[in-house]
Amino acid sequence: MRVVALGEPLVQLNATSPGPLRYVHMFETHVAGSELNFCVSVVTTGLQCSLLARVGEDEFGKAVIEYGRARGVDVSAVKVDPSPTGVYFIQRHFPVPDRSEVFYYRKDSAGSKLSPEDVDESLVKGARLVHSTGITLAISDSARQAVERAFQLAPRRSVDTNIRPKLWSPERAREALRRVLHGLEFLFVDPVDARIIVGEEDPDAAVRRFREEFSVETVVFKMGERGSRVYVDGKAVAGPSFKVRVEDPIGAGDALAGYFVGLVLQGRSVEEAIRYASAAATLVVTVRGDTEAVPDLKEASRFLNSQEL
Ligand code: KDG
Repeated sequence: MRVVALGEPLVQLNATSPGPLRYVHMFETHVAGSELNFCVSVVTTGLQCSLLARVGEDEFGKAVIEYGRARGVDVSAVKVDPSPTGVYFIQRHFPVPDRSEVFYYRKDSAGSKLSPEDVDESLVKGARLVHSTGITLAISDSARQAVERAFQLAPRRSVDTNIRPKLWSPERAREALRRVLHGLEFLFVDPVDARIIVGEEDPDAAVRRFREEFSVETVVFKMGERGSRVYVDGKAVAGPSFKVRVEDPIGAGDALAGYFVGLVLQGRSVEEAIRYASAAATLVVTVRGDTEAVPDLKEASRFLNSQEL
């Protein structure tokens, strides 16, 4: 069974010390980008995942391809573009402790050149599910059209809203996301994005709107340190939260989505899938980098057992 994701892989330059970037002297590189992160988690649960993307003809593009391949993601359809691979910096624990802030250097990047012609028709038609996020809808018109094209062809679809205020206005985000929500198998959303898209931030009220207006099947409502709630088949299942030391929270949402989708598609119950997905998301925040601490299933079990003692 294969999942396909469309989006921009990036190189992340993560501050090795907390505080304002103007006084940070050292950065370490990681490969990231929401949909690549999602793929890593899907693959870690045991499914195949192909990434549709463009990277630059440069060292960072090579880093993306090699890292994706090393983690088991199918990068054979990733195209090389003359523009540079996008990068972003992460400032940690400032001005809000336990939070990170991103600074993008990605305008006109290779990833933003993703276009409908990159949508491999047979790959997408043959996939069990096609996934993308609000980030890909935001980065360029051609990338948004690529998502729309892939969603026309895909048998089933999944979206993580991931509205990044530095990339576009709430009005544009609302309009673009509302065009791709119809009939989704999975929707991942948080209260801030739900307010932008359907005008409600209360989980029950927002989910009612996503159901009534867009016939979304499964909604995973992400509430950060308060855990999550999965709405499916007329019930709401609570996802746990675990208290850990936060190094960098970025990437947690992608691990939650990829792990959850991977396990549900392999027939695990929603209760089990959200527990494991929450474990994966929690471990991700304990280190720098979005995917290095995505646990395999045994490691996730060990983490969950340690929390039950
Ligand atoms: O979800 C994590 C991503 O936000 C991060 O890897 C960078 O893809 C990214 C983005 O566009 O913000």
